[in-house]
Amino acid sequence: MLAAIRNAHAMVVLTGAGVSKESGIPTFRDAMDGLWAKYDPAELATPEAFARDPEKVTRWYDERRVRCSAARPNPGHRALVQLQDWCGQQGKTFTLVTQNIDRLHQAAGSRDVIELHGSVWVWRCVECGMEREERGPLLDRHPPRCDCGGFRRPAVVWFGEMLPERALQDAFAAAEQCDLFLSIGTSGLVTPAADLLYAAKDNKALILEINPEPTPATALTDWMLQGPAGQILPRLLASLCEDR
Ligand code: BJW
Ligand code: ZN
Repeated sequence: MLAAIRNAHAMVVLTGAGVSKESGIPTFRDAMDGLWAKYDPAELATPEAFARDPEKVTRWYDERRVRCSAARPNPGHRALVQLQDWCGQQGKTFTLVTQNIDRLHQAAGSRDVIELHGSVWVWRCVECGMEREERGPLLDRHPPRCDCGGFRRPAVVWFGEMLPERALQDAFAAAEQCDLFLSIGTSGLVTPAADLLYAAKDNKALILEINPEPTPATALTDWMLQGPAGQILPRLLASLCEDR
């Protein structure tokens, strides 16, 4: 496996919520704690839920935003920065594609991250489209209002919504051209993000998965490193950077 990484020319890494779990951010399918325990996240992450109850949905995202501001990148995020640096030194192409909305990859120092599902930090007016970043404490009104009077919502991608076109195109272009694909901390249940692995596989890329649990993609992988990303990735990088 180390040889495959060393021999790769173009690497794509797809990350999911599992990578941020060790930073204290619950995965999407983890039961939400406290106030939110009685809600199904899949029922809140839809345009229909926002139309029905904009206060509940925006408060949920706002609380998640504030929780993210207390979170710090973990050793898994940092190892992916090292991997990007190492690829650069070795003349390899490296593309990091994330489904996460927390920007912890960027906080760790990853560059040119492709965000497929948007960001919890950016809020967009549903009337005029104006976007603004929110970094402070909880907003004082849910849903927050734009200067134009319109409701503002988090600039994330909900079920049934299109992904940002440019991000999607760039991610598929990279997956179609890569020879090594790493799927890390994602259940692989949500499309079109999950299809990236198949696009890579169609191009005969080798597939490496890192996850404590098997996923539907595991059967297709060349290697499965079973365990938390925050432990596996630093070890992998240490082995990679050792003298051969
Ligand atoms: C660890 C770990 C550790 C734990 N280390 N690992 C039928 C009807 C309507 C639509 C569809 C349909 N069938 C399919 C669709 C399409 C739909 C979809 O995929 N649905 C499926 C659920 C079936 N997709 C869409 O709607 C997308 N849009 C689209 O397709 O547009 C075209 C279209 C329009 C209309 C109709 C049809 C098509 C949009 C998808 C947007 C997803 N958005 C969310 C919410 C973002 C904002 C928010 O966070 O609230 O994105 S959903 C949620 O899932 C979030 C995540 O990014 C995404 C992926 O989840 P992820 O990251 O894999 O997390 P988990 O929790 O699932 O898994 C965590 C993993 O980590 C697990 O495997 C653990 O084992 C592991 N783990 N600890 C490493 N320490
Ligand atoms: Zn507006």
